[in-house]
Amino acid sequence: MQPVESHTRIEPETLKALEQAILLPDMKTGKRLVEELSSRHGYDTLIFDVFEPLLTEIGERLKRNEASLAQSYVASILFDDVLKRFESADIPAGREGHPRLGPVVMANIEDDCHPLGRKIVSTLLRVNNWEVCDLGIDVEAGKIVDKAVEIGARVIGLSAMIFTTAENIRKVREEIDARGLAGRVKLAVGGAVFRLRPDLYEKVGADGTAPSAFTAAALFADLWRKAEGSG
Ligand code: B12
Repeated sequence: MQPVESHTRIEPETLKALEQAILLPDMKTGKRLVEELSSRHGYDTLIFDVFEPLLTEIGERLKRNEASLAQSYVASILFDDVLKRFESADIPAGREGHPRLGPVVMANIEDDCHPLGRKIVSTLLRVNNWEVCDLGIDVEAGKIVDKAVEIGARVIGLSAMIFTTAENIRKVREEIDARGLAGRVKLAVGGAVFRLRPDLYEKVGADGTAPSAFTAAALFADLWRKAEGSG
């Protein structure tokens, strides 16, 4: 099996050892390596340069039947642990001197249980001064739109990893239209399927997509501006 490529200054043997710990699985070693890497390189390196490419690579291996869902699950548990620590340790409550933005709603669409990408997007939005109401995984359309109305959100961000779950985004579009909110509430979407097929966002009735958490804040700002009544 080819090792996962990384463009970081992290030693290849450490990356290889982490990968092995995930594939075996050996959680104790995995957690120890995560601990070591985070104290030497920081959580952002661990998130964006180690775990994101690692999970993408595991996804490719899944397609080729060279990795199992159990291995994906082990990798996601370790990754989730890193995100929890990142949230509690490193996150400033927005940038001082900059206006607060939002509020916005984030969720994984109905039937989708891949939380990691959504959590990273929510976290980076918060770092960029957005007030985010994160509803979690597998959230039904009605509940998402109810929350947007309740808090006055002009952008809803939805995460979907699978083609079948991306289809459920249409239900949110329908709910927005049925309540006469079209134009006032904009729909941002993202996740593995949209990275694979960027044109899919329009087909499921969304207003925009972004391929990563780094580009999400610009998308939210653009959609917020375009929402009626934002002036
Ligand atoms: C981990 C994983 C799992 C874990 C999830 C557990 C957990 N706690 O995370 C488990 C094992 C449970 C799982 C289950 C399944 N999975 Co899965 N899984 C993955 C895997 C390997 C990684 C996903 C991940 O976390 N990536 C890391 C994050 C950081 O990346 P990301 O989510 O893409 O997020 C980034 C961007 O997309 C963007 N983004 C994300 N959301 C949003 C939202 C907005 C608004 C914006 C602007 C941007 C944005 O920003 C993020 C950060 O930069 C992917 C492979 C892949 N290529 O993604 C398969 C993958 C998504 N899974 C897949 C499948 C098929 C399944 C199952 C159906 C398998 C099965 N037969 O049961 C189930 C379905 C479960 C469900 N109902 O949701 C397929 C989907 C194929 C498809 N396109 O239709 C993939 C692509 C694997 C593959 N190649 O076959 N999975």
